Amino acid sequence: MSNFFKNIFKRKQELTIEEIITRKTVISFTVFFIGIASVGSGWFWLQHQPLEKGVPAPLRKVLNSNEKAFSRLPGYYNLAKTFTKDRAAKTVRVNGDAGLKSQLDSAGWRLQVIKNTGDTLFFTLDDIKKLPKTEIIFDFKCIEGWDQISHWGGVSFSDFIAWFHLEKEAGMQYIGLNTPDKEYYVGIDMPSAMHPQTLLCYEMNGKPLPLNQGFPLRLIIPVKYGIKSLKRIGTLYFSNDRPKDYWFERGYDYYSGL
Ligand SMILES: Nc1nc2c(c(=O)[nH]1)N[C@H]1C(S)=C(S)[C@@H](COP(=O)(O)O)O[C@H]1N2
Ligand SMILES: [Mo]
Repeated sequence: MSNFFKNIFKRKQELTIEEIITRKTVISFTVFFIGIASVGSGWFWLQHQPLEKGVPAPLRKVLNSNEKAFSRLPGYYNLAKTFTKDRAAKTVRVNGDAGLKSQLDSAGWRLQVIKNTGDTLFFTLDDIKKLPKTEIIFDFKCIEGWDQISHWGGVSFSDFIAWFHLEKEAGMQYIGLNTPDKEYYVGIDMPSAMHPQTLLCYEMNGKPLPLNQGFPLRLIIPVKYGIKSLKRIGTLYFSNDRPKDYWFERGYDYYSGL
C-alpha cells in the first residue's frame, strides 16, 4: 500500500506489472465505494424529502415532467385496439367499490352536469339512451396488473357534448366526475374525454350495467387505465384546473394513459 502511494503519480512505464495491477485495483475499489456511498446518501436524502401526493417531492417533479412530455407525444390519443364480440368475457371482473357503498336512489338518479355559467342540467337515463349508441370491445387494463377484454355500450362523450350543445364547456381543459356520494372522483383531460372511444356507458354485454359495475351510468375510457373509468356517475363538471382525482391523491399518475 505504501508503494501504492509512492507510485500513484508515476508514469505507467516506470511501474512493474504488479504495481500497475495494484494501482488499478485500488482505484476500482475507491470508485466502487464512492459509488455505493453516493447512492446510499442519495437514497437517505430522498427518504427525508417532504412527500407530495404520496411520493417524495423530487420524484414527483420527475413524474410531472414525464407526464407532460408523454401527453404531447404524437400517437398518445390513437385508437385503442378493438376486438370481436366472441372475444369479450362473459364473466366480467368487478374491481373497486369506492362511491358504491351508499344506497343508490335509482328512481331519483339524474346525471348532473354543471355548466360554466354555474347552471346545472339534469339528465335521466332515458334522456341519455335517446342518443345514438356506441359500442366498444377492448382490453380493459387495471393498474393492479390484470386485463380483460370486455364489451360496453353507451353514448360517446363527444356525441353527448354535441347533442346538448356543451361545446363551450368542452373548450375547457378538464372534466371532473364524482359518484353521487362524492366518495370516488376522477379528472380527465379534455382531449381524452373527447376521444371517440370514450363512453358514458349504460350497458355491459348488451345488458344494463350491474350495480357493482356502475349502474346506471359509468365512464368507459379505453385510452386510460381502469382507475379513470368511474362507476356510478353523479356529477360531471368542467374546469381549467385539474379536478381532484382519487388515485392521483394516492400517488398514481394523473393522466394514467396507456
Ligand atoms: N366509483 C368507482 N369507480 C371505479 C372504481 C371504484 O373504486 N369506485 N375503481 C376503478 C378501478 S381501479 C377499476 S380497475 C375499474 C373496474 O371496473 P369493473 O369493476 O367494472 O371491472 O373501475 C374503476 N372505477
Ligand atoms: Mo383498477
